[in-house]
Amino acid sequence: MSTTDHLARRLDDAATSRTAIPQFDADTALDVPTAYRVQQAVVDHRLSRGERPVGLKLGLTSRAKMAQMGVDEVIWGRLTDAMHISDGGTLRLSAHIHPKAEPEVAFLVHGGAITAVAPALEVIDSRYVDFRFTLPEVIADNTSASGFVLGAWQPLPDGIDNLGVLLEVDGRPVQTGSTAAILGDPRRALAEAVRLAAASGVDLADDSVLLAGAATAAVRLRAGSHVRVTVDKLGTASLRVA
Ligand code: OOG
Repeated sequence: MSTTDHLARRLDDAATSRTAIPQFDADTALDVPTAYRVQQAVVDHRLSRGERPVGLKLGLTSRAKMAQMGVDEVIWGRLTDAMHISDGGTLRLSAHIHPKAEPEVAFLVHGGAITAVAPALEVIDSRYVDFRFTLPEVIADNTSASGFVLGAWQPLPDGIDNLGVLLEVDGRPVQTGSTAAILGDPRRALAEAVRLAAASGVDLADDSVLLAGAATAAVRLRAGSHVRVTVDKLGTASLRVA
């Protein structure tokens, strides 16, 4: 088995068995292009179980996260239909390892343009112990992608570059921020996603969902809680944790 297939198998087993794995050995020497090939192979395992690709996500789009990882490049991952949780729907902790939620905005992309926008929650669930990883390792792990909730789609209003973002757990504010934290203006996510995915030979298909990146730090999900994002002008999206 090639190294790519072997690492993809380990990451897929971690996800399906809900058991975090340690970081790869230093001698694995994963570089970024190889890491995206591992990511493709990880997602291929999902597709072979009948999941369908529905879009892409960006990660490390905020300066805070880039600084934390010591990088200056955004990363991207792939979304499948099985990751979608309906608005107000339930996330089962038992189907995850140690999930966290982040407030985001999502775009609907058609013909290379943004056709609609929605407030969104992304659920990230690193397959590595304690969310500890190098940049190539998190890329290989499909950038921790695990779930997403979309609020109502609506036409793109003028100026979404500095909208207030509030993340509440059980009605209490736990994070506040601005869409400005997402690449300075979340609309930049489209050009970034197109450029980055093209480097791996991937196009953004018509009617793709694009998660633009987190507007604040992520919060750990606990059983019984209700998590809601509110983005000014765009509205809310929420999930329950069971
Ligand atoms: C990596 C994925 C982060 C974002 O929006 O920055 C991400 C992680 O922190 O596990 O999706």
